[in-house]
Amino acid sequence: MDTDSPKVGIIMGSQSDWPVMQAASQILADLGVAHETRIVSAHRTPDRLVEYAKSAKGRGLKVIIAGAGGAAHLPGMTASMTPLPVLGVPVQSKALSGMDSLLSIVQMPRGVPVGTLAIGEAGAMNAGLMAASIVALDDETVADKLDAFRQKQTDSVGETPVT
Ligand code: RP5
Repeated sequence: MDTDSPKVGIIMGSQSDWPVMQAASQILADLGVAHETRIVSAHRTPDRLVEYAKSAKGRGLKVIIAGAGGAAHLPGMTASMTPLPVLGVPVQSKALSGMDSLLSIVQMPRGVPVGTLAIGEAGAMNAGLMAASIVALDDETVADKLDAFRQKQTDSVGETPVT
């Protein structure tokens, strides 16, 4: 899933998050946005998290998407260690259906923002779209692809329901 000179970093707390987080990777691939994917756990691999977050800007990343479930500390901890925008994706948990993930990610203390998306696959895809929008600020090719995506989506909506 990695491409040369990634502009977007997609990190997730566990391999088990990948079925959800691949929606972010897929839309970025569709829009031609170079990105990388990594498993980085705030709790199980804390040193990897520090290294990833602190090196991200210097490696040329423009934005980080962080997905996690349960006690989802990954997006917030990442945001605490990088000046890059961090988009948080709450992964649906078994015990609490992702409400735990959502609240863990969205309730950041004042001064350390995480842009929080919806629970699950829709949130992951939208995080990819939002990351692409950030990259598109400085990239006409990506901006054009985003425009085309939105137009196609609009064109696909019928005016009347069909039975
Ligand atoms: C979190 O715990 C991960 O982000 C994942 O959503 C959740 C469960 O992880 P596994 O036990 O499936 O590895 O850290």
